[in-house]
Amino acid sequence: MTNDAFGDTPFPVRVANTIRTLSMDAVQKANSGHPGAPMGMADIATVLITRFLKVSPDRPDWPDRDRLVLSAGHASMLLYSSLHLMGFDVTLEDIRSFRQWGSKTPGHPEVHVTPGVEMTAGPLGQGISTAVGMALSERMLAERFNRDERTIVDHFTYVLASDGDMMEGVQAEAISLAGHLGLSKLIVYYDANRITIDGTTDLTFSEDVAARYEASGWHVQHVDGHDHDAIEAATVVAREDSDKPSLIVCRTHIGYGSPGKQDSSSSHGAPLGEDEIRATKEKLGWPVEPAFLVPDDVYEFFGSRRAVLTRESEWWDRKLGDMEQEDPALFADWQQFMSGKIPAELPLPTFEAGKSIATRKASHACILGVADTLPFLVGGSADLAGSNKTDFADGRLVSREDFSARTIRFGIREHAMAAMCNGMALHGGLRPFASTFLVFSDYMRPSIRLSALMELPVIYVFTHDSIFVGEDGPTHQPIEHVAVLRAIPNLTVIRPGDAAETAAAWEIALRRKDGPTALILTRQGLPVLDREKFPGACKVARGGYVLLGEEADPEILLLASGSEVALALAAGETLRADGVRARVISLPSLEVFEQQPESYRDTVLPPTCTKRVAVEAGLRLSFDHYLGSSGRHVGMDRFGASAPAADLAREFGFTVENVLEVAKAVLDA
Ligand SMILES: Cc1ncc(C[n+]2csc(CCOP(=O)(O)OP(=O)(O)O)c2C)c(N)n1
Ligand SMILES: [Mg+2]
Repeated sequence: MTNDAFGDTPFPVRVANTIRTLSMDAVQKANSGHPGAPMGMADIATVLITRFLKVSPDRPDWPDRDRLVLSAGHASMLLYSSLHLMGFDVTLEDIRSFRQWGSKTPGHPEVHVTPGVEMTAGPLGQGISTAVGMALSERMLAERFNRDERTIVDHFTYVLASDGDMMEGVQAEAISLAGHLGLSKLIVYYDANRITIDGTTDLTFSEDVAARYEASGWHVQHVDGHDHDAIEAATVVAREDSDKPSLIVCRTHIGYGSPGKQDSSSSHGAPLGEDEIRATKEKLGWPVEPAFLVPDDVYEFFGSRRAVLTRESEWWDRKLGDMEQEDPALFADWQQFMSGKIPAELPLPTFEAGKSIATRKASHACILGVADTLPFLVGGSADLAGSNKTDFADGRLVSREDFSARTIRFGIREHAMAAMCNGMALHGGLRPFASTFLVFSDYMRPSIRLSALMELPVIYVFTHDSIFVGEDGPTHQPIEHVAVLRAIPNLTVIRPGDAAETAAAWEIALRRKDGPTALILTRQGLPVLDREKFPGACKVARGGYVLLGEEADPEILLLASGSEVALALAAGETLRADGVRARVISLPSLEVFEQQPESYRDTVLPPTCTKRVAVEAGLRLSFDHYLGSSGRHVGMDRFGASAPAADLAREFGFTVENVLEVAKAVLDA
């Protein structure tokens, strides 16, 4: 439609009103969704996409693009409208299909579904925390690849966050670390509309958010979130601040422009309704018909902006070309970091049979072993570095003074650690791992779930994996955690049975591209199996394999993972010495095993052999499928207790005698 239809509304306001009206029309058509926040944040988005955001719709994966994270994922229509205007492959037809099966415009933004969407967001607090990881990656890569002659990594991470984001705990962890590290290229716009689903924030939220951020080392500004010039001026200041992340508190009005629903939670999560849409468009000076209207000059503006941005990305390519010419070694490194390629041979350690080695210790040897070959591998622990054994050998730590290091100290912030690792994986260029005690995986589960949903190859190193942590007692003894992690789709859980299986597990984790891996490791030493006597640990690549008792017609199957493999083996050897055709199966990864062809699974677990015992110091849940109604489980169905590990083993039945007794009962049944 030509410009006459919009009266004397200034151009930038027309852009904002385009976002507002596209958002309310799409929600109306879908008969579901969230119009209020997009209408309230439209002015902030307009300033960002017309004046600042460095992205190229022609090249959504441009490595040096600014990252725009919509932390308030429910405001997805704000993002889709903006992407459409900028010229990403999000058409008006896609917007008309908002929230429909197979559309490019799902209810909440999803990273691999829509070009230009940087992350899957919706669980409040995750977006802003993930963005901290993106901003950290930017600094770490800048330190590695920028030179006086040329700057290859130089972009901002912009976040749009809501009241809900500011209330969530994970956000508090993440912004604390962002302030500590001085991630100055992180800019958060806080959509302070003082409304949430249940009403006004007066009901629940009276803290001084700005003061909290200031106290955490952030630079804080306040603006009228509908005043374009004020938003622009604050953004300029935020971009110039060189040692602090920035919060711009934007006082906004949810449902801006709606005569009946502005400033009301009724605009949060339901269509405005035809009458209210009519009234809103009239108030905004917008033609009531047709719906999904974009003024011609808005398209024209973004057409030229797109050309400018395309040129900017080509200019960046030329800088990269200069790097290739002038510093081929650095260019080769750049390519290695960006591809994250894992070579065919990995220098993983081998271990001497018969020794007792904790799998967390074996895991450390793996990290140290591949460190030089995989310089893009970075990570750290949530204040348990010495216990998790995940530090790189150089002893250097990532800090606001030194972003060239590889070991990250996350502090006691498990949830933010996982969200930040997601951000680093999304950013590209670095391969992150996160570590803590397995029992605290609960503290990071929402972010692990998002790693899996976003198909990010984050590696989780969980140590102290069972009651055998001993004296620390039930608070520190995971029982249900392995089963719970196994329940997350697309998360590969590997609980290796000895040091050699640990190296094989790391290899699987490193080679995984399309999802996270959780390595479940012991605190205590485990015997390194003699691989001359037993099959090679490379069989971990099949998820499960026969350790002992290869004959085709076993009488009983003993299944085990992790620290219980040696126990099952001892029981199996005793049974065999008694003439029972017992088979012992190491099952480090149920997910990997389930991906094997049925023929392989059937040779490992012959369907005809229904006499089965599983030994794992955790819940029976994940083994039900293998045990059927006749099988038995030697495991944990209650919380543990504070005592030395040997006493716990005796009390809870993790002894050869008990496993034999259970096996005999199964055989006799
Ligand atoms: C972790 C989490 N808890 C609950 C929700 C459900 N939810 C969606 S939006 C929202 C709060 C809305 O308030 P605000 O963040 O201020 O957004 P606004 O209403 O201003 O758009 C809630 C509780 C969620 N998305 N994520
Ligand atoms: Mg709000």
